[in-house]
Amino acid sequence: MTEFKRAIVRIPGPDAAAGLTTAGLGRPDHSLLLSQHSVYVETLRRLGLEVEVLPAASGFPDSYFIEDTAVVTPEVAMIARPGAPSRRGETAAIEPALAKHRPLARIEPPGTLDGGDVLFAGGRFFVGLSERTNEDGARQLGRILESHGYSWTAVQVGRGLHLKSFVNTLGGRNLAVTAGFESGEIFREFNRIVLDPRDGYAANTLWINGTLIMPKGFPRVHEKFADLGLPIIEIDTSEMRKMDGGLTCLSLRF
Ligand code: CIR
Repeated sequence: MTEFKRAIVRIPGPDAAAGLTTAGLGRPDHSLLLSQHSVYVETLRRLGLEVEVLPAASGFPDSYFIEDTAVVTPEVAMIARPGAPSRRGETAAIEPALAKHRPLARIEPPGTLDGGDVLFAGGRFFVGLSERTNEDGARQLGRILESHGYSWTAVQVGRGLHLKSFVNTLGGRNLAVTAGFESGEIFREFNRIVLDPRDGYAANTLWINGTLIMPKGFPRVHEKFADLGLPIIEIDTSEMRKMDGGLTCLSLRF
């Protein structure tokens, strides 16, 4: 899983402001949300990915945070079972798109799992136990991963949304982490780039084939990431942020 060739995204629906949020940043402006989303899609294309754009899914205001609906490896697409009941119906609409590319496996009740809790870094998987992903869901995913030769580790997320709200790969052994993950055993083998607490949102930076896509407006983080010597692209995600979303959430990459 070193190079991504494809991504699947979904257009934000007109009801996007009705999605789940704790941000307290106000309602997203729909036309700005759409234009920020299209910049994201164009950026992935510019980086060489073939991007499939799915239509808005009516009745599912969070469905453009499509990362949460599945976990894809070169061998299999594991259909998630979102922890938020309002998002559970989103998975039916992702299955046909993924079935064109991979055999499917499914997380079954009582397991819950959001793709935002699943991080692939340093050749292995880390699965966040969070408000959205429970132990049963993590174990089910882990068993499927093990059957394909992967190892995985469960990580307590504590307060906050998903593991990838706090920890993301910057390629190789480099991780962006928020202060809560600065020390501790689980990520000890990684070079952890610890973000200032004011910059926590930028921990959700997206590595695409050696380029970092980071949210606009975090100069301290940009400076730290620049030391890695990778190209950096900044994207404005102000409207997704109002709905607790960031860069990784907006696509499934494989
Ligand atoms: C939610 O609360 O489910 C959405 N409003 C945001 C999901 C963000 N997804 C992600 O971080 N992978």
